[in-house]
Amino acid sequence: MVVLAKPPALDQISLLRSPEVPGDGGGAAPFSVPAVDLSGSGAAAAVVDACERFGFFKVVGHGVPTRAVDRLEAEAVRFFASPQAEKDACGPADPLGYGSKRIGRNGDTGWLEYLLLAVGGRASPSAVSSPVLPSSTLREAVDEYVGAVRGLATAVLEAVAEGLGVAPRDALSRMVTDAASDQVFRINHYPPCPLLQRLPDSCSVTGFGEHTDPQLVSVLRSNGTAGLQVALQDGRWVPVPPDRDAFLVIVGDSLQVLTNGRLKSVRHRVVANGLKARVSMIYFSGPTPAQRIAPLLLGHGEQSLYRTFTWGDYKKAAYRSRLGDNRLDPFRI
Ligand code: GA4
Repeated sequence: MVVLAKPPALDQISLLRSPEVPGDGGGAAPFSVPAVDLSGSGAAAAVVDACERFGFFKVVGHGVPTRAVDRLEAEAVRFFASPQAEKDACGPADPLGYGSKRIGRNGDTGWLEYLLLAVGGRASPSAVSSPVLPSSTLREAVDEYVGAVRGLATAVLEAVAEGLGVAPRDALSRMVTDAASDQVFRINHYPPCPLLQRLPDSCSVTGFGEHTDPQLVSVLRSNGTAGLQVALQDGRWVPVPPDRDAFLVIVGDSLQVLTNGRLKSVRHRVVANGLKARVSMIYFSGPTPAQRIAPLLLGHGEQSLYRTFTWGDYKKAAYRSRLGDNRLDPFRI
């Protein structure tokens, strides 16, 4: 057995055996991220196909203004570069606010710092509602950005309904556009991790540990730094090359249940980078706490794979779980 001497700064952070990269001689076909042009014809079928086979896809032709994306990235970089005391004044994240290295309430850690924000409310569906942010320019940039990606999430959910033949077309999207829907927005900053050089090549450092997202869909955008990996259905972990101009849509547990397991929520994780900072922003579209999460459409003789629960029940259970747990297991029939 090889015993690793961990640098003290990594004491709390778990290490990963370096992921296998497909095409490295293992015989597996190289993986390329499915891409869907939401403005093109056939988008609904392509969205459903990607969500069934992989649980995620990249959106091109999304219509989100580059200006809103660049503005938020610049504000985020400025926030994370500000004095530690100013950032700490927005934390600790429990669950909302500024957090560093600790994720959730049950001992998960990662090589990152982040802002976790609640958005929405009757007055302004895409505005930050909590916590109070130190800079109004950051808050305005989040409001503008979230307004745009919320539209993208809505379009994706409409495409899913159309592709699956669920009527009406807004049966899924209206779950997340209600004024009381549970929308969360997260900005992650993964600083470079120079300590990686002191570890064997076969090891990497966890940025954000493997997990599935509990909501319906998540919309992720990152800067040009690599780190995100997803698990394919055959168990291989594959890197998702960063693309500053695209958005990645990730199926969450709730959408898996609403489609009775047809669309797959996908496990994903982030590994730390030795040289460059990674900044990602993720919008999580959840329903209202009272929303029943149960299959919308069952075929003739098809039974639900899950017992019925509300989003409020599921969220409560999620916050009692560890990041890597399979949170749907206890709800399976
Ligand atoms: C994973 C998806 C989102 O980032 C998140 C995370 C949340 C948190 O960071 O507070 C959780 C995690 C996420 C699922 C299990 C619990 C809750 C951390 C954790 C260990 C904001 C979310 O909604 O669920």
